[in-house]
Amino acid sequence: MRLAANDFFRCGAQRVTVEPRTPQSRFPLHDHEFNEIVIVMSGNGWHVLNEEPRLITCGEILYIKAEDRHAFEEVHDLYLTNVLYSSELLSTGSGPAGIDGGDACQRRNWQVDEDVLGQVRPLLDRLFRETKGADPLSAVMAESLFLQLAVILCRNRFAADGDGLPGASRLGQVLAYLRHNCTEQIDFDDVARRFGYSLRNFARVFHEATATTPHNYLVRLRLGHAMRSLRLSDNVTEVAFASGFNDSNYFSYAFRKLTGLSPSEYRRRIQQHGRVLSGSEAAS
Ligand code: RM4
Ligand code: NI
Repeated sequence: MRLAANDFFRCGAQRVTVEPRTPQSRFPLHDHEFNEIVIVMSGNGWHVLNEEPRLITCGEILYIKAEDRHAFEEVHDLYLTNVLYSSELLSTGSGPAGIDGGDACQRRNWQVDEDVLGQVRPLLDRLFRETKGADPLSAVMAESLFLQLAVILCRNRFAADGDGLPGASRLGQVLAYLRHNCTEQIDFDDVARRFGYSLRNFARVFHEATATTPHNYLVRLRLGHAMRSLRLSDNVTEVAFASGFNDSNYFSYAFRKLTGLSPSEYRRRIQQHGRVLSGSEAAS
């Protein structure tokens, strides 16, 4: 399925528009005639990007190129803002390299912290309003707000699963830490302390931002790791351990609960059909 520019942009000359999703519902695999910047405000969900499923949550920024194929599945109160734009606006020719999200390794997902989300929210509101105006000045204003947005994101984002995380005690960094270390043994008392939260406060702040608990988040990160690994290995027990589970029965139970399949059925199915999570087949 390919989404047509005509269905979202008011006229051929409009080069940026905003589609808030409050919430984003399940959405089948698709590509586009335009690019997207997806800014996740809260909640959680599975984002399948070019065959790879990843759990996404608050503060994540996804740079989706027109030709990327992606889908949203298993969403829980996933609030996001979709900024659709024509590639002329941020093409590496006219803008500084990397402003459109791609770096040398073609990274598509980044993370910002709550302060940055706080700066971005009013900008998105203004951008949204300007994209509704039909006059030429609104179009110029919308494009200039969009460029500001792109610069703010570019300046403040950090790699969601990379090394060298900033040390400040913020939830965005906790999420990034968990993503980066999800296959290790994690002690949440330790994590809360390390990032400067009391245990009670940690659970509350975490739930407000992600609509899930730290434990469930971690289990799903591990399942995401396992789903990606099962494309390469048929040793279920090995995959379970390598993904951070220390009990392969629990792994199979949690895996089936998420996907409706046992790990080996899942592996067979992606090999045969290239399907990723249950439901991806809804796409054409
Ligand atoms: C959908 C979903 C898609 C996006 C379209 C415009 O709800 O967010 O990713 O391409 O909207
Ligand atoms: Ni899309």
